[in-house]
Amino acid sequence: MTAPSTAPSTASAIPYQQDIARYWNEEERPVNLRLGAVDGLYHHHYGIGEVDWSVLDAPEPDRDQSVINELHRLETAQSALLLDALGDIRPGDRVLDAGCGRGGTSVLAHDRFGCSVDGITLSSKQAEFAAGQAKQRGIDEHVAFHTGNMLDTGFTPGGYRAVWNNESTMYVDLTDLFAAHSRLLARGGRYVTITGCYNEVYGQPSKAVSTINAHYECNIHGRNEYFRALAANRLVPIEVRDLTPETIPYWELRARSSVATGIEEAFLSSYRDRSFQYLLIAADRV
Ligand code: SAH
Ligand code: GPP
Ligand code: MG
Repeated sequence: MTAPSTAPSTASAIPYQQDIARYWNEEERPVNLRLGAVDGLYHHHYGIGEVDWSVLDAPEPDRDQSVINELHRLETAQSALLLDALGDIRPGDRVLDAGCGRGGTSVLAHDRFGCSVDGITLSSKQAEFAAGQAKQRGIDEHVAFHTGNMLDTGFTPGGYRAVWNNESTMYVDLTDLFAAHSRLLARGGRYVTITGCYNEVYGQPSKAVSTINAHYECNIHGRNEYFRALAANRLVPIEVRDLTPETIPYWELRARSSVATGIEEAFLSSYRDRSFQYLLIAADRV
């Protein structure tokens, strides 16, 4: 498949996107950098799966690193679950990691499928960091990182077998986002997102959801917005999975770790009162 047709840039980004680029250019939280240092896979998303609580019993000074390793294992498991939902990706295929952060999921996609990967982020610092990781791993011929806007990539229409957003949909209008993805995806291609959304069953976004929005400078969407915007853009859901019960243990462990940031209680309380949900959605481009 052909390479991206133009190199994107953030020169034309709207003011909000410039704020987001600045936010991620300045981000250096230990909860991300210490976890990434475990094996060089840098994630900016949360974890899923059962916690091995025995890590809390390890004697100091090993205990702290054991907890870090366990949090990182759960975040990598989250990426693996997203990749499971991409379906049958071949080495000759090209896939897009939209809002790629420091590139952990892009690297794992290439490792698993042998495919070509483009990652795009508003943050030049993240794109450069991720490109450095790909070079170190000797996969930079296949895994490329771009500074740019996922709503306006300039990449080749129909050039992608799969596109995903791993916790990066809460920065954009979903109708704009899925219109862009629909253009980039080949017919029969797969779209996957793992995201946090507010739950309309609760009513309006809860105070904890507003706290999360303020903390990350993002705008969490309601669950129904996803399905409306997908349907409007020839993207037909094939799988919807509520990952909330599977992510709560990660937050419980994180709250007891040395790298807790203070946002843990907002996630735990909103997941428990059901005002917020952690969701995987996969859809086919028809
Ligand atoms: N998907 C990554 C990073 C998630 S953090 C991971 O799982 O590790 C959110 C990311 O979304 C950041 O990298 C931010 O730069 C990116 N982002 C937000 N709005 C964007 C936009 N309009 N275009 C490209 N990237 C965007
Ligand atoms: C994860 O990034 C957070 C986001 C991408 C934005 C909000 C996501 C929601 C699902 C609401 P991170 O790994 O940088 O966060 P932290 O530093 O807290 O681990
Ligand atoms: Mg993190």
